[in-house]
Amino acid sequence: MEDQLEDLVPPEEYVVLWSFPGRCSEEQLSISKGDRLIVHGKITSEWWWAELRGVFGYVPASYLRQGTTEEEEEEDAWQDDEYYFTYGALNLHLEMLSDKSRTETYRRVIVNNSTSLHRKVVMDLGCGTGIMSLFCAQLAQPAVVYAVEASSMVEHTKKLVKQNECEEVITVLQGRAEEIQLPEQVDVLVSEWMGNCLVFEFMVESVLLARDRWLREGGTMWPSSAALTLVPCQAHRYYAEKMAFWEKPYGLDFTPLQPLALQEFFSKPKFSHLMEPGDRLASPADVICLDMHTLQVADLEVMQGEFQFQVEKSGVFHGFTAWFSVYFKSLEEGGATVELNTGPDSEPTHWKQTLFMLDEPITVHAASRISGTITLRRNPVWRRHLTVTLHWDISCLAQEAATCQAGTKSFPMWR
Ligand code: GJV
Repeated sequence: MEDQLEDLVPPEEYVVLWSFPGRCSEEQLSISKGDRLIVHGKITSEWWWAELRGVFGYVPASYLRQGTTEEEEEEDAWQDDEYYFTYGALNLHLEMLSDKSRTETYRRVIVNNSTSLHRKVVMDLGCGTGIMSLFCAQLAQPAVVYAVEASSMVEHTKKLVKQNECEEVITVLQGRAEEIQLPEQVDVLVSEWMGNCLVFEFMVESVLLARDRWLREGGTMWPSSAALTLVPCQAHRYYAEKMAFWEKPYGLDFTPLQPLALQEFFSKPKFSHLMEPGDRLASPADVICLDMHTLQVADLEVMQGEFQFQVEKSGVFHGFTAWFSVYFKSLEEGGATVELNTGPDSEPTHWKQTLFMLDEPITVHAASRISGTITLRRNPVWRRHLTVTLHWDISCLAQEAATCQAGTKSFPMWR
C-alpha cells in the first residue's frame, strides 16, 4: 500500500473494453465490458488500482479506455464506429450478395415495378456495394437514385457505379442517412435493414428517420411491411450436442457441467439455426407485424405479440424458432406484392432462423395448447441490442393436468 500511494492519480473514469474475470486471491477486480470504473492509481503500466461499485482492486490497464462525456456515451451506445467499420470490409457484403434469395427478391421487386419506377426519385438507404441502385438504374428508368452509405465501402460503390455506366442515374452519397442532405424528396425508399429476429442492429430506426425526412407524402417504402413469425419446436440435435453430451462422455458423468452449459449455450438465442421440417410442433404464426409507412421510432422500444399454438403431434418442446418475412407492395394499384420469407419452408437465406432454447425440454402431446407472449425490448443503453422475453403456458388435456406448465425466459441479444 505504501508504494501504491506514490502512484495515486486524480481519480479518473475509465470504461471497460473487454470483460476480465479478476482473481480475488490477487486483489483483482472482476470487470465486464461496458463497466465504468474509477482509476485511483496507475501502479504499473499493466496493472492499475481501481474502484468499481465501491469495491477496490487491480485491473489490467489495456482493458480500459478513458471515460467519455454523456454525449459521446450516447454515440458509443450505438457502437456506430464498430458497426460501420464491419461494413467497410467485403466479408458481410459478400455474404449478403451471395444470398440469392434475398438479392433476387429485391431484383424482382424492381423488375415487377419497372414501368412505375419510370422518372421516379429513389433512395437506397445503406446501399453497400450499390446492388439495388444498380438494379434500379439498369432495369427501370428512374429519374435518379440516391445511394446512401455510411461505411468506407462507399468509395468502392462509386467505382462500381462508374464501371457499370450508371453514374448518370445514381448519385452515391457518403454518410449516415440521419445526416445526409438530399436536393429533393423521394418517391420510393428502398432498404435492406432486416437483422436477426427482424430488428437486431436496429438499422430500422435509420430507415424510419429517413422516411420522415425524405419520403414524399404518399411515397412508397420497400419493404412496405414486415412480420416476425414464431413456432414451438423440437431441437433434438442441438440439445444433444450442447446439453445431453455431458451425461456420459467417454463413460464419465460430467453432469455437474450442465448448469454451465445452460448458461453458455442456452441463455442467448442461437443465430443461424436451420429448423428441419419435422421439428415444428405446431403451425407457425405471425406474432409481430410492422407497417413501414406508419411505424414510429418510439414503437421500437417494446414490441409485443401473442400466440396460441395448437400442438399438432406429440414431441419434445425444446424451444421456439423465430424468423421474419418482409413484403414489397406494388407501385401500381392492385399489383402483386413480393414477399421475402426467411422461414424454414423457403429457400434458405443468410439470416437462417433464430432458436430460443428453454432451460429444460418439456414433453407435449397432440392437442395441447401452447399460448403466451413474446416481447422484444430494445436495450436502453446499447441501442443496437435487445432482449427477447418469451412467456408460455401449456394447457393440456384434462387427464394430464399434472404436466401443465408455464414459464418465462429472457434472452439478451447480445446485451
Ligand atoms: N446510414 C447509411 N448507411 C447505413 C446506415 C445509415 N444509417 N445504417 C446502415 N448502413 N440488413 N442488417 C449501411 C451499412 O454500412 C451497410 O453497408 C448496410 O447499410 C447494411 C445493410 C445490411 N444490414 C442489415
